[in-house]
Amino acid sequence: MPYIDAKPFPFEFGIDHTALVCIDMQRDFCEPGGFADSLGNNIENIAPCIPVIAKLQAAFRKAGLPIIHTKECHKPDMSDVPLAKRNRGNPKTRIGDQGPMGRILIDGEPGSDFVAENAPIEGELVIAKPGKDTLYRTNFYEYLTTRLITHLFITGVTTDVCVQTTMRCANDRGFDCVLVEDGTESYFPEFKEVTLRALVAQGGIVGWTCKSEQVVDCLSAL
Ligand code: C5J
Repeated sequence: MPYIDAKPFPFEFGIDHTALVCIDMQRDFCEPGGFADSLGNNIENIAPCIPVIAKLQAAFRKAGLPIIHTKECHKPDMSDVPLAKRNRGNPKTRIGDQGPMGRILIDGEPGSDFVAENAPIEGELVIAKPGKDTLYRTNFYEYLTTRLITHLFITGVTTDVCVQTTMRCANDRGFDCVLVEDGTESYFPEFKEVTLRALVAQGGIVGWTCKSEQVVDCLSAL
């Protein structure tokens, strides 16, 4: 069985039971004028994972393995936006308001779309999710269990919000998850570092971490 020499110990995965998950590689989180920018985040901290995720996507596509893309966004009528989420903090503009890339965090608007480098190709599942957890009010669990997918390589933004929430919730439902260290970023580098350490502590209490190079090498040797 293929394996990656991951932390805190090797991550073995059945080739027919494995997928790549790319979380929220959207313009709203990565580009000026989007949701993250409106909250005052330093979006430059996100940029390094974009080419890394592109390389991982190419390797998974070449190996014929599934890729799942998520996007955090809401319905245009905003019926799925909890008031608490819309009102939280003191942003310049709120969810649903007009921004430079259309209505902020609304499905179908330019800002909710994927950055060009990490966009899905035909046949890949795209999940629109209203929350941080990819399993909340989506068909993610049904998609994985129907296809007998048990092992997830996780990438995306941000490490300490949607990425870690999804990994923790998937772990609770019995999925083995490995977070690709250089395939994820946070607006706060120190939060990224602590998150990576917390996930693998206590004997991999939430899962594993590894480097993208290990994944690409492993898949190209299959
Ligand atoms: C945030 C996310 N940071 N995709 N969303 O609000 O992590």
